[in-house]
Amino acid sequence: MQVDRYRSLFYQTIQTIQKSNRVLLISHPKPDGDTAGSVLAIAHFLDAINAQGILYCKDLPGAHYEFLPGIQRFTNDVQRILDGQPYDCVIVCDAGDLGYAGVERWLPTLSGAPTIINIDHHRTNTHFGHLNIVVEDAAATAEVVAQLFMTQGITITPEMALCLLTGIMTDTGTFTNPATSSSALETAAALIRVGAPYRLLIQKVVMNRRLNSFRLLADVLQRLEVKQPWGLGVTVMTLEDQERYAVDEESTEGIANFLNSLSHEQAHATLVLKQLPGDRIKGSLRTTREDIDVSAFAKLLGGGGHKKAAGFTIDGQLVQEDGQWRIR
Ligand SMILES: [Mn+2]
Repeated sequence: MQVDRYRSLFYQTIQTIQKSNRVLLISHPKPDGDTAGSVLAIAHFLDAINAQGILYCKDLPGAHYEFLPGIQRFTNDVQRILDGQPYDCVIVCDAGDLGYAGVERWLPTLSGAPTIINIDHHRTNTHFGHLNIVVEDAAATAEVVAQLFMTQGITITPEMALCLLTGIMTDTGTFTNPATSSSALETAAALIRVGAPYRLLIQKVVMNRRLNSFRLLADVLQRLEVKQPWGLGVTVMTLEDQERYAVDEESTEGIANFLNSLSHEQAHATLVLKQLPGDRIKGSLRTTREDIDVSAFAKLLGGGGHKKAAGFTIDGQLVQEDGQWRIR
């Protein structure tokens, strides 16, 4: 990311946060390391300036992220948020719009007419905030938050650094996917320098697969086919798989990233179709090819995301007919 372009926006944002007494921090549903790490780093900063940070996420973070300091502070209790006391600002991290953030319905009813700060890196972001720090070429929202602090002379504590490095590592597939830029690596290095425990995070973020998630992966890989003429590597994950192996969201999401290591000479892009309850199907698209924008495809189906990683949810069932998987 080109930090210089955002300096005045960063300045205004830090001014707004520093003037606030009570701040609502929002992570998107089914939180990943980036949305949770970004929000938690800001929460630690609010602690340092004696402001009250209240953390909301529609889904509470899974056991995967229990190593993040402060993770237990997230609530999904909207009544607790809507307690009638005024908020000075609301900070939404890593969500392209308020619907995706899971707060569209009740956010406008908050008292205090809070300033909405939107920090994100999704190209499909709708700029829903009063202050919009939307950096499409950032590897992670956590990279943006780290730069926000660094350029404004805010001390990044080891706790904040841990949270932010987690966001960068999870969104870059631990520095392997095409979002991994020189600035993402520089930001990560700066976070390690101020105390982020890189080796611990490798254990917690990468080397943490459960036996059942390998078994699920084995079944899903058996079904992988490259569909021509599109050169699209497609596989499916049924509800039965998800029940049999009782794996969490994180493990099923990880499969799309794993498939992305398929040689781009054999497949232009990959797609994991995951059956959801209630006859819905979630598609996760990945590519490593420079000339392919999977977010354009996702958008056609009502979804969104990044050029190299995007997703959508559609109505339908995954059914097997004559050995072929189809959407019905
Ligand atoms: Mn992200």
